[in-house]
Order: sequence, then C-alpha cells, then structure tokens
Amino acid sequence: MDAIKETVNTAIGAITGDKTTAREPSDQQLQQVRAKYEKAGQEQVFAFYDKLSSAEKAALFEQLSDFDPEYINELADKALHPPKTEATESTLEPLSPSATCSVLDSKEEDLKRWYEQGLDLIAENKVAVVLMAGGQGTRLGSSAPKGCYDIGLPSKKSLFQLQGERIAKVEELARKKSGKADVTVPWYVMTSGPTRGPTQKFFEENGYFGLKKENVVIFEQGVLPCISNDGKILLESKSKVAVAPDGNGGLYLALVKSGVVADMGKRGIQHIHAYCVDNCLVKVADPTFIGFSASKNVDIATKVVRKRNAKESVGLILQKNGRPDVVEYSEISAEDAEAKDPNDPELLKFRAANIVNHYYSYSFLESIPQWVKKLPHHVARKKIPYVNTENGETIKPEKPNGIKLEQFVFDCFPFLTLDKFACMEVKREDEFSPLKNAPGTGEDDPDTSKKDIMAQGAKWLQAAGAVIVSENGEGVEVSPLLSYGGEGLEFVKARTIKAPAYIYKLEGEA
Ligand code: UD2
Repeated sequence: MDAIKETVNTAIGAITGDKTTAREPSDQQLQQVRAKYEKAGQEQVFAFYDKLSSAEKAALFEQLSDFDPEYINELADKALHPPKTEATESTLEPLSPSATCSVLDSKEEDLKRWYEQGLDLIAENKVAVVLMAGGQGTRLGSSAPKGCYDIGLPSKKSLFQLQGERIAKVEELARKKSGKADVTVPWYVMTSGPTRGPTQKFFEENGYFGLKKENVVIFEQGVLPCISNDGKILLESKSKVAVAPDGNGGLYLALVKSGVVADMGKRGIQHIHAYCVDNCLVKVADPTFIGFSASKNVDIATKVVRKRNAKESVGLILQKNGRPDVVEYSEISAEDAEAKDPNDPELLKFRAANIVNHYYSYSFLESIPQWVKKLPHHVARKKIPYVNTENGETIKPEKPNGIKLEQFVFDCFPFLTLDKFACMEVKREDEFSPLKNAPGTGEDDPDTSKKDIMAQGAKWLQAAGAVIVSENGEGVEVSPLLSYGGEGLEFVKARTIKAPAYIYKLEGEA
C-alpha cells in the first residue's frame, strides 16, 4: 500500500511540477513521528489526523517532521517555569568607554578615514548587507511587509526602494573612488512565512530597485510552534500547527540553513552590515561604520542613538558581568530604565539605545554552528486562536492563552569578550526614525518617518548652499541615487528650492 501511495505522490509531484508538494507519509514514517510526539506528551497534534484528506495529512506530517517535540518541551518548560534568577543579581553597567566611540565627538579625520576605508572594502567586493524583514507590522496595522510601506514621500518610494537605492549609490561611490568597474554589495533579505511571498513579489514587480537580481537573495527564517499555558503545542486548524516566526534571532540559523553564509564565502565577503527594515534613515552598508568596525578588528559592532527617554521602546546596549549585552525594553526593570548617570543626573545611566544596526565579521558568522543552539528564547504571552482537540471547536481567546517563543538578534553579544565588540553612537536625526506605529500615533509613525527624511534632505541642501523656502516647515526629499549622505549636491549652490519638493537629478540632467 505504502509503495503505491509513494508512486502516486511522486507522479502528482511530477505532473504539477511542484517539487514541494508535501507527500502523505507511509504508515511506517507516520508511526515513527507519532511515537516521538506521544513520548513527548504532545500526541494531541494527531487528534484529527485520521479524518484528514490526503493533502492535509501530507501538510501536517511535513510540519510535524520539522519540529523536535522533546526540544519544544524543553523550551516551553524553561519559558513557562523560568529558573529563579541566582541570588547574586547580575551587574549591569554602561559599556566601558574603551568599547565605544561616538560620531558626535569623533575627530573629523577619524570619521573621514573610516569612511574612505569602508568605501575601499566595498570596492574590493568584501562587504555584504543583511536585511531583517521577517517581522509582521502588527503595531503599524498593515498586513503587508513593512518594507513595502509607502510613508507618503513625494516620490512615493517604499522603505525597500529607499534601501535598495542606497545600496546602488554606495556601490557607485566606491566605483568612483577606486576606479574599479565591477563593485557589488550583495543584499540578503530575511523574510518569514507571512512576509516571504509578498516580499518576493514586491521585489520582482519593482525590478529589484535597479539592482541585479543575482545580487539580491531572499531567504526565510524558521518558525516555532505556539504553546498553550500548560505547555501543549497548539493547533491552528485540524491539519495545521499554530506557528510564529522564531524572532530576529532566528537570523543566525537561517543564514546557515539557507546557504547565505556559504554564498558570502564564495563571494569573498569579509564584512557584513545587518539592519532593521523599518528605520527609514538607515545608512545601508554605511562606509563609516564598516571602516570603523574593520579598523577595530571586532567580530560585532553596533550603532546606538541616545535614548529619547526612560520609556522609549528600545533595547539598551550595556555591559553585564563584564560582557557586552543588550536588555530589551520588554524585559528591563523600571529601576534600571529610570536610573540616572552618577556623574550627570540629567542623563540616564543606561542611554545607549539599540537600533538593530549591527556589523559582523565574516569569521563570526562562520562560527554560528558552534553557538546557535545556546541562543536563548524569549517569551511573548499572546492570544492565540486554536482548535480544542477534545471537540474540534476553533477558539478565539479573549485573553492570552499561550506563548510565542522568539530569539533576539543581539543575544549572541555576550558570547564575545569586550575586545571583540565595538559600539558607535550616531545622531538620531541622521540615522534613526523607526516606523513602528499606525498613522496618527504622533511618534515613530509614517508621518514622523516622512518628516525626518525630508528634514534631512533640506539640511543637506542648505549645507550645499541652497535656500529652502517652506510655508510650514516641510522639507525636501533627496533621492538616494543623487546623494547617499548629503555629498555631491554642489549644483544647488545659491539656488532657491520651494518645499515640499523632490530632488532626484543633477541640474540639467536628462
Ligand atoms: C527592535 C529591537 C529593540 C529596538 C527597536 C528599535 C530586537 C529584538 N529588538 O524592537 O531593541 O532596537 O527594534 O526599532 O531587535 N524581525 C525579523 N523576524 C522576526 C521578528 C523581527 O526579521 O521574527 C525583524 C523586523 O522585520 C525588524 C527587526 O527585526 O526589521 C526588529 O523587529 P521589531 O520591529 O518587531 O522589533 P521591536 O521594535 O520590538
């Protein structure tokens, strides 16, 4: 019987050409997986199996085969019954000055040297970019991937387009400086189940924003099952386990499993910039940051901005037991968040705000298999729709009935000693304006993103000698293809520009 099933499935796969058609398992395969779940006390996931159609059985079997129920039990147990923190509270301290630098008070010649060094490394095709784009814009209220979002700029450009054009521009700057024709910064885009399809489609529809398709690699992070408050794997439907993306810390396993680290190795990449999709001001493959990190010869570097206030929803870069670390906003105590700097009570003690803007050495990414299993999981208590396995009824809970497990991208920082870690403080107005909230929220929303980009453009043009005329404070959008960081705008000298406006070509250019 099994052999026949196998043959039929193979034939279907061949006809539909869909190699990924999940196949209904043989009785033996089913028995093996079923036994694993029964041994782990998670047999409820098979509650409706025998009544499913062949395709449903295949889909559920494929999902269940991807998980190790014993490992899930371990994670769930740790999450639901966290070990009591050891009596000696860990010591949280601001990062030692030796590990940090601030653009705000760095010498001009240092910044210039790092910038030039970064462009040289880009020109040598040693620099790649990794975009974390697997998050779902729940707070933003949009079901599309955040990178697709139109923040209302005169150009109507999406966040993905702004980032793609910044890559194109930094490649051009490196070509010009080095005289090398063939300069490429590969762009690796991490998506999750919900964002994979729409992201791929958006990139194709937009012609990869002018970049070569072979240098834009879209890959997918893993998922983890949602767990009930009593540690049971939840079913979303009779034939599907409820799952959620495994957090931006899922980046590391995904980089290895999807072949991205291997592809970087083939290309001779040595320096990687990884960043958060929703920061409209992000300097993608920032030469200054790459040059700074490479010159310090660190494995990880991170950009920070000054925390806005004690309540801002940002992680804090600090030192914990002598190691670099980050305490997330959802996990910091009010006491630590409010603590004042002993040397200046006007300042927060912990004020180095994480902005998901990291540098990695290639050799550090090569070491992922050695430590990725040690990356902790964090718990998010959520209302998770599920099927009651007793009676098959679908429940939409009114209050949190379970947990989602996710990993944080910065949780590998403590694996480093301080000498292999660096931190660069940058100006918030130049580099950080996150799109987190729905329109009209007034903070970190589409309007603040648009305002910050146009204010930056106006500042660049004024610095280049233009006069900006604006009735009520609107700014000017400057295309990334025209200027990466305000350079190359001399042609506007002594010109008057009426805001709002969109400047995208040199004077008199066709
Ligand atoms: C993130 C940071 C927080 C602070 C804040 C500033 C983490 C864990 N927290 O908090 O410290 O820097 O941003 O903006 O980094 N993502 C994935 N896969 C996932 C989940 C998220 O790729 O499963 C991506 C997401 O697309 C985004 C980034 O990670 O690019 C940050 O995700 P978020 O916006 O959900 O994180 P947030 O704002 O809670």
